[in-house]
Amino acid sequence: MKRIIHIHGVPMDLGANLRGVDMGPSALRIAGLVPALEKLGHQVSDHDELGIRSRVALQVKDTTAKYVDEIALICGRLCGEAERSLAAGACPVFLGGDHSIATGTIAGVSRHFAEQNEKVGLIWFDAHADMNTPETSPSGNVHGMPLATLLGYGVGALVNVGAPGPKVDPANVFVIGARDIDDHERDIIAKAGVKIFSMKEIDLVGMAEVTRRAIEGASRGTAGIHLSFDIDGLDPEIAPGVGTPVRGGINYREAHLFMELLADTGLLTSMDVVELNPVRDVANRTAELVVHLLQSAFGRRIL
Ligand SMILES: [Mn+2]
Repeated sequence: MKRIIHIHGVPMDLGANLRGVDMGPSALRIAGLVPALEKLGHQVSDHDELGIRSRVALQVKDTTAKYVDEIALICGRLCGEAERSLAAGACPVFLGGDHSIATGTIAGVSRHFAEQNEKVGLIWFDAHADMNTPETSPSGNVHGMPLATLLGYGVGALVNVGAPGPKVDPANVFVIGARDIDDHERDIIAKAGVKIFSMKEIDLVGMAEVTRRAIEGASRGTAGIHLSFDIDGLDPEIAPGVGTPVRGGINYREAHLFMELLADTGLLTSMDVVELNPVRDVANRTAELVVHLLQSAFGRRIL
């Protein structure tokens, strides 16, 4: 399936503790993302016009949700970018930046489908659940909160980006790869009713079966699937270029299999690629790995 792909660079690190993820879009472009997707026959355009302010120009006002005003402002712009790309028949791919951007990108995807009386499923590939709120977060870093905000929990300015309230139905939301969850985050996970496929389940039943279940649930009654791909879901041995590495992650073949099975469905509407930190990377090898994984997500086949 040949597609129109809109790449959107989002060079923002305001939601993270460790600086550097604002260089993620550059690293992916240098690793050849655009030609790699064009090689598969897709029509690719590249955009970078969000006007994000650096934290040098900002101050932390609320230590329980740092830089939340600027993050909400950028998320509002991202919501519009996602809608415009989808309305143009394209698949938007947002290059973070930290994971807080997903509050905006998915708000836009959700709004696009809501206008057609449809909804979107969500697969959240991540070492973490990103379901903290300012009340539960040990750090106040907003990149640990986006899945909670998308489900209607947390800071109003984020929960209401694009439209008031939740953007996704918890029955269609699946986290894959989780292995580091904060104590009080568990309460919100239980309350929200989101299914989490932890590393334990991947070990027990295998990546193929976990992916099959996630796709089945995310596509049930939806117009398609948004993939929010946090690079820290991968094992740090193969993907060291992240700010919050956690041992025991998804390995090389499991990650490709996941992307290949998702591509086979033809249901991928849109994607985030977040938390790539070139400061922690080794000669851009994490960015190169991610480019190969995105090729699998967009249809590269072994046979
Ligand atoms: Mn994340």
